[in-house]
Amino acid sequence: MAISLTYFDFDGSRGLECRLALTAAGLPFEDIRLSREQWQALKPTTPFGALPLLEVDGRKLAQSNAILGYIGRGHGLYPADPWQAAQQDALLQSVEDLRAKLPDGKGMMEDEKKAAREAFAAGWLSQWATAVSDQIAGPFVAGETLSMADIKLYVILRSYLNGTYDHVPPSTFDRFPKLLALHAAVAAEPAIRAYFDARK
Ligand SMILES: N[C@@H](CCC(=O)N[C@@H](CS)C(=O)NCC(=O)O)C(=O)O
Repeated sequence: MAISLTYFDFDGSRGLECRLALTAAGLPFEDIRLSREQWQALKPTTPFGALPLLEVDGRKLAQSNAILGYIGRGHGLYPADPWQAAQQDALLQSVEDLRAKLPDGKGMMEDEKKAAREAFAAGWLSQWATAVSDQIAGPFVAGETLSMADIKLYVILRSYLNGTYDHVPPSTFDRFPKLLALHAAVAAEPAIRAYFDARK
Protein backbone atom coordinates (compact mmCIF):
# COMPACT_ATOMS: atom_id res chain seq x y z
CA MET A 1 0.00 0.00 0.00
CA ALA A 2 1.44 3.40 -1.04
CA ILE A 3 0.39 6.11 1.41
CA SER A 4 1.20 9.82 1.42
CA LEU A 5 0.02 12.66 3.61
CA THR A 6 0.23 16.16 2.19
CA TYR A 7 0.18 19.22 4.43
CA PHE A 8 2.12 22.38 5.14
CA ASP A 9 5.63 22.27 6.57
CA PHE A 10 4.84 22.63 10.23
CA ASP A 11 4.14 20.27 13.10
CA GLY A 12 0.67 21.22 14.19
CA SER A 13 -3.04 21.40 13.47
CA ARG A 14 -4.85 19.00 11.14
CA GLY A 15 -1.70 17.85 9.41
CA LEU A 16 -0.11 16.72 12.65
CA GLU A 17 -3.30 14.89 13.61
CA CYS A 18 -3.10 12.83 10.43
CA ARG A 19 0.65 12.21 10.68
CA LEU A 20 0.23 11.00 14.28
CA ALA A 21 -2.76 8.86 13.30
CA LEU A 22 -0.73 7.11 10.60
CA THR A 23 2.13 6.74 13.07
CA ALA A 24 -0.09 5.29 15.81
CA ALA A 25 -1.57 2.89 13.25
CA GLY A 26 1.93 1.74 12.31
CA LEU A 27 1.50 2.76 8.68
CA PRO A 28 4.62 4.01 6.88
CA PHE A 29 3.82 7.07 4.77
CA GLU A 30 5.41 9.70 2.60
CA ASP A 31 5.31 12.98 4.52
CA ILE A 32 4.80 15.63 1.82
CA ARG A 33 5.29 19.16 3.17
CA LEU A 34 4.31 21.98 0.85
CA SER A 35 5.39 25.59 0.65
CA ARG A 36 2.57 28.13 0.17
CA GLU A 37 3.61 28.45 -3.49
CA GLN A 38 3.47 24.69 -4.06
CA TRP A 39 0.06 24.64 -2.37
CA GLN A 40 -1.39 27.23 -4.70
CA ALA A 41 -0.48 25.01 -7.66
CA LEU A 42 -1.93 21.86 -6.07
CA LYS A 43 -5.05 23.40 -4.51
CA PRO A 44 -7.36 23.14 -7.56
CA THR A 45 -6.61 19.42 -7.87
CA THR A 46 -7.69 18.56 -4.32
CA PRO A 47 -11.19 17.40 -3.34
CA PHE A 48 -12.08 20.46 -1.23
CA GLY A 49 -9.28 22.92 -2.00
CA ALA A 50 -7.81 22.38 1.45
CA LEU A 51 -5.23 20.29 3.31
CA PRO A 52 -4.56 17.74 4.77
CA LEU A 53 -4.79 15.30 1.90
CA LEU A 54 -4.36 11.55 2.28
CA GLU A 55 -3.51 9.49 -0.79
CA VAL A 56 -3.74 5.72 -0.70
CA ASP A 57 -2.72 3.84 -3.83
CA GLY A 58 -3.61 6.90 -5.94
CA ARG A 59 -6.98 7.58 -4.29
CA LYS A 60 -7.41 10.97 -2.59
CA LEU A 61 -9.18 11.64 0.70
CA ALA A 62 -9.59 15.09 2.26
CA GLN A 63 -11.18 16.41 5.47
CA SER A 64 -9.15 15.69 8.59
CA ASN A 65 -11.93 13.89 10.44
CA ALA A 66 -12.67 11.61 7.48
CA ILE A 67 -8.95 10.81 7.26
CA LEU A 68 -8.79 10.01 10.98
CA GLY A 69 -11.91 7.85 10.70
CA TYR A 70 -10.49 5.93 7.74
CA ILE A 71 -7.17 5.28 9.46
CA GLY A 72 -8.74 4.50 12.81
CA ARG A 73 -11.39 2.10 11.54
CA GLY A 74 -8.83 0.07 9.62
CA HIS A 75 -6.35 -0.20 12.44
CA GLY A 76 -8.12 -0.77 15.74
CA LEU A 77 -8.09 2.90 16.70
CA TYR A 78 -11.85 3.47 16.38
CA PRO A 79 -14.60 1.73 18.37
CA ALA A 80 -16.30 -1.17 16.60
CA ASP A 81 -19.59 -0.34 18.34
CA PRO A 82 -21.59 2.11 16.13
CA TRP A 83 -22.76 4.22 19.08
CA GLN A 84 -19.29 4.56 20.52
CA ALA A 85 -17.94 5.33 17.04
CA ALA A 86 -20.52 8.10 16.68
CA GLN A 87 -19.43 9.50 20.04
CA GLN A 88 -15.86 9.59 18.69
CA ASP A 89 -17.14 11.40 15.59
CA ALA A 90 -18.78 13.97 17.86
CA LEU A 91 -15.53 14.59 19.73
CA LEU A 92 -13.60 14.98 16.48
CA GLN A 93 -16.16 17.51 15.30
CA SER A 94 -16.01 19.37 18.60
CA VAL A 95 -12.33 20.09 17.95
CA GLU A 96 -13.25 21.59 14.59
CA ASP A 97 -15.87 23.72 16.39
CA LEU A 98 -13.18 24.88 18.78
CA ARG A 99 -10.91 25.86 15.88
CA ALA A 100 -13.72 27.86 14.31
CA LYS A 101 -14.61 29.68 17.54
CA LEU A 102 -11.15 31.02 18.44
CA PRO A 103 -11.20 34.77 17.70
CA ASP A 104 -8.50 35.10 15.04
CA GLY A 105 -7.93 38.78 15.75
CA LYS A 106 -8.09 39.80 12.10
CA GLY A 107 -8.98 43.47 11.78
CA MET A 108 -8.67 44.01 15.55
CA MET A 109 -6.29 46.22 17.48
CA GLU A 110 -4.10 44.21 19.87
CA ASP A 111 -6.11 45.27 22.94
CA GLU A 112 -9.36 44.22 21.23
CA LYS A 113 -7.86 40.86 20.29
CA LYS A 114 -6.67 40.40 23.90
CA ALA A 115 -10.15 41.15 25.25
CA ALA A 116 -11.81 38.85 22.71
CA ARG A 117 -9.45 35.98 23.48
CA GLU A 118 -9.73 36.40 27.24
CA ALA A 119 -13.52 36.34 26.96
CA PHE A 120 -13.25 33.26 24.75
CA ALA A 121 -10.98 31.48 27.28
CA ALA A 122 -13.30 32.24 30.18
CA GLY A 123 -16.45 31.45 28.20
CA TRP A 124 -16.67 29.22 25.13
CA LEU A 125 -13.34 27.44 25.64
CA SER A 126 -14.09 26.61 29.27
CA GLN A 127 -17.51 25.24 28.33
CA TRP A 128 -15.89 23.12 25.63
CA ALA A 129 -13.27 21.84 28.07
CA THR A 130 -15.95 20.93 30.61
CA ALA A 131 -18.06 19.10 28.01
CA VAL A 132 -15.10 17.15 26.64
CA SER A 133 -13.80 16.30 30.12
CA ASP A 134 -17.17 14.77 30.93
CA GLN A 135 -16.69 12.38 27.99
CA ILE A 136 -13.24 11.11 28.95
CA ALA A 137 -13.11 7.83 30.87
CA GLY A 138 -9.42 8.44 31.57
CA PRO A 139 -6.70 8.64 30.78
CA PHE A 140 -7.92 8.20 27.20
CA VAL A 141 -11.45 8.89 25.97
CA ALA A 142 -12.24 5.16 25.98
CA GLY A 143 -10.29 4.36 29.14
CA GLU A 144 -7.03 2.50 28.67
CA THR A 145 -7.20 2.27 24.86
CA LEU A 146 -5.85 4.93 22.52
CA SER A 147 -8.26 6.05 19.79
CA MET A 148 -8.53 8.76 17.16
CA ALA A 149 -10.37 11.19 19.42
CA ASP A 150 -7.35 11.12 21.75
CA ILE A 151 -5.03 12.05 18.91
CA LYS A 152 -7.22 14.92 17.72
CA LEU A 153 -7.66 16.21 21.28
CA TYR A 154 -3.94 15.84 21.95
CA VAL A 155 -2.97 18.00 18.98
CA ILE A 156 -5.31 20.87 19.85
CA LEU A 157 -4.39 20.70 23.55
CA ARG A 158 -0.69 20.68 22.62
CA SER A 159 -1.19 23.96 20.76
CA TYR A 160 -2.98 25.60 23.67
CA LEU A 161 -0.52 24.26 26.24
CA ASN A 162 2.42 25.44 24.09
CA GLY A 163 1.03 28.96 24.24
CA THR A 164 0.39 29.03 20.50
CA TYR A 165 -2.61 31.31 20.89
CA ASP A 166 -1.82 34.74 22.27
CA HIS A 167 -3.87 35.82 25.28
CA VAL A 168 -5.11 32.29 26.02
CA PRO A 169 -2.72 31.24 28.79
CA PRO A 170 -1.91 27.52 29.16
CA SER A 171 -3.09 27.84 32.78
CA THR A 172 -6.63 28.01 31.36
CA PHE A 173 -6.44 24.19 31.40
CA ASP A 174 -5.35 23.87 35.05
CA ARG A 175 -9.02 23.41 35.96
CA PHE A 176 -9.32 20.46 33.58
CA PRO A 177 -7.16 17.61 34.92
CA LYS A 178 -8.73 15.03 32.61
CA LEU A 179 -7.61 17.01 29.58
CA LEU A 180 -4.10 17.38 30.99
CA ALA A 181 -3.98 13.64 31.77
CA LEU A 182 -5.13 12.76 28.24
CA HIS A 183 -2.49 15.06 26.77
CA ALA A 184 0.22 13.44 28.91
CA ALA A 185 -0.98 9.91 28.13
CA VAL A 186 -0.91 10.46 24.35
CA ALA A 187 2.52 12.11 24.57
CA ALA A 188 3.79 9.08 26.49
CA GLU A 189 2.63 6.55 23.87
CA PRO A 190 5.81 4.91 22.51
CA ALA A 191 4.90 5.52 18.84
CA ILE A 192 4.11 9.19 19.50
CA ARG A 193 7.28 9.73 21.51
CA ALA A 194 9.35 8.08 18.79
CA TYR A 195 7.72 10.32 16.18
CA PHE A 196 8.66 13.51 18.00
CA ASP A 197 12.15 12.23 18.86
CA ALA A 198 12.72 11.62 15.15
CA ARG A 199 11.56 15.18 14.34
CA LYS A 200 14.19 16.78 16.63
N1 LIG B 1 -12.59 20.93 7.36
C1 LIG B 1 -11.27 20.81 6.80
C2 LIG B 1 -10.53 22.14 6.96
C3 LIG B 1 -9.26 22.15 6.15
C4 LIG B 1 -8.51 23.45 6.25
O1 LIG B 1 -9.08 24.53 6.54
N2 LIG B 1 -7.21 23.34 6.01
C5 LIG B 1 -6.35 24.50 6.01
C6 LIG B 1 -5.05 24.15 6.76
S1 LIG B 1 -5.34 23.52 8.40
C7 LIG B 1 -5.98 24.87 4.59
O2 LIG B 1 -5.91 24.02 3.72
N3 LIG B 1 -5.71 26.16 4.34
C8 LIG B 1 -5.24 26.63 3.05
C9 LIG B 1 -6.35 26.96 2.10
O3 LIG B 1 -7.55 26.87 2.46
O4 LIG B 1 -6.02 27.33 0.95
C10 LIG B 1 -10.51 19.66 7.49
O5 LIG B 1 -10.86 19.31 8.63
O6 LIG B 1 -9.58 19.09 6.89
